[in-house]
Amino acid sequence: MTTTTLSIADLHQRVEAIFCRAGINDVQSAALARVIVAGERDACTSHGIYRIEGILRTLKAGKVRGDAQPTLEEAGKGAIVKANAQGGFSSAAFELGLPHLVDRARTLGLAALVVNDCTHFSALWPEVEAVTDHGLAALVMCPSYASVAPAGGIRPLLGTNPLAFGWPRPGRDPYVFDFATSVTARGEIELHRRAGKALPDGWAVDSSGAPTTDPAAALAGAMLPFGGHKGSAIGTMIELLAGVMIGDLTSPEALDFLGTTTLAPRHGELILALSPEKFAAGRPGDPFARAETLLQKITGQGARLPSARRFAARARCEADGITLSAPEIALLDRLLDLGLDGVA
Ligand code: NDP
Ligand code: PYC
Repeated sequence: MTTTTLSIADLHQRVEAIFCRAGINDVQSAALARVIVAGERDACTSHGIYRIEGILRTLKAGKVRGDAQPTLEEAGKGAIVKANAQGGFSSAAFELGLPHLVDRARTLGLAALVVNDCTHFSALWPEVEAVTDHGLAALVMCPSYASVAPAGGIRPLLGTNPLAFGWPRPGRDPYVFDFATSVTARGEIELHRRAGKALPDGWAVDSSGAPTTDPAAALAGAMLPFGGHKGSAIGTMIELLAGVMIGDLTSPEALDFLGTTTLAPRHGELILALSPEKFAAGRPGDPFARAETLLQKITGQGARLPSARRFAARARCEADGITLSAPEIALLDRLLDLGLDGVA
């Protein structure tokens, strides 16, 4: 198959230009391009350039504001920082709130950034890493739209509700995990459908509640939580903390607002930042050195750390560029050429 290799900077420039061409303002286009290109660079294809068309479809459907300017609603001396995406995408609102979150967490030991009224489609690890870059631990979560049956049920109610955690490791890549609380991200099911591939057992049920490996039947039915009742409970916790508690939409409410699962959902997001130094103060041992002892015992028995695959892909792309297939290049060219008219 014909492929084209682009530098990370070239791909960023193309993706940002597509968003600008579609009428998305500069602050959002730049932030969107950063997370999309990061996804492609780190071989997280379910949240890379494949998402561009869905973003533009959501804009074309009038479900997200391309002209939104995120605002800071609360950033005083307290532990809660609030950013509002004003109906735009989460990424620019996160970037606006981040310096305040870092400042509060460093001062108080623990702080939260709430992002409200945002359309959210991205992986969470870019935000986790933006916090660990400042020597802070991070916990990030958000709902999505009703697509997952609670354990023991058969109808979509919870979202795929991602949960991500990061621990800073001075001088090395942070410890990061980031996963859907469904067996897999919905994007993976869509990628299986497009590739004509059957799903593994245990990912989903069809609309009658019977197990299915057919991606189309799974998309029309319900996805399953990971780990049975455990993933179901964590998914529910995310609805409560990052939906109800922050005064924003839960996954069933997000689906009502959107009316479809083919567009990117509107809801809120919760980002917690914690200072290991502040928490460990006065206790024996350096928390970062103790963390290394633990993490090295994991890799020491041959297990890999989460994100190791991703960091290896990043190192490869930084050295050799990002390789895209001919259909992927054609998609970028079409969207740059036609803007919203190029969206199916
Ligand atoms: P995966 O199951 O692919 O991976 C989950 C995590 O586990 C990753 O950190 C991964 O690291 C790690 N991992 C995988 N295999 C191993 C292993 N053998 N040993 C140790 N660690 C391992 O993720 P999901 O499909 O659940 O989610 C993919 C993405 O989708 C996430 O980034 C998530 O944020 C995003 N998402 C976003 C949603 C939204 O509403 N915005 C909704 C749902 C998901 P590595 O990457 O290195 O393989
Ligand atoms: O892949 O499950 C997913 C997803 C939902 C919203 C954004 N990503």
